[in-house]
Amino acid sequence: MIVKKLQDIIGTADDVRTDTWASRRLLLRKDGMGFSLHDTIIYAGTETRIWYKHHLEAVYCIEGKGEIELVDTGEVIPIEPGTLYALDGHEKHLLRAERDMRMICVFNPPVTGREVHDESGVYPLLEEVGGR
Ligand code: 9YT
Repeated sequence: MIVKKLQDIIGTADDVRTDTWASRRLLLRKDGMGFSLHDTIIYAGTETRIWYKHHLEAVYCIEGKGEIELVDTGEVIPIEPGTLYALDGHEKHLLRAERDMRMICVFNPPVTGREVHDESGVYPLLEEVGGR
């Protein structure tokens, strides 16, 4: 059985940060569960362009306020605690936070731990290096 605590991840290599979010990666590919599980903060006042071309992602908001805009249709969906969205069609999207949003994210296939979005908002499919 695997047991981890958020406090043990904060500040380590599994706490991945960009200008718009911090992703505390609780379960990664190396944990062998078949998915990864992240506790993510999307910073207030930011917009992030995202396209999970290679992954399916489910996101469950537990704190904060914001919205997701689907790039292809222009549809805007408000996000508040209790909102789940699942990108089952690899939808390109813009994620905006009005207040810091805390999101629980699940990825299939699991991320290895190092991914951040590239210039198109894509997470590459990384090969694991050094056992990660
Ligand atoms: C909700 C979302 O897509 N945030 C961007 C970061 C990503 N979820 C991650 O790597 O945890």
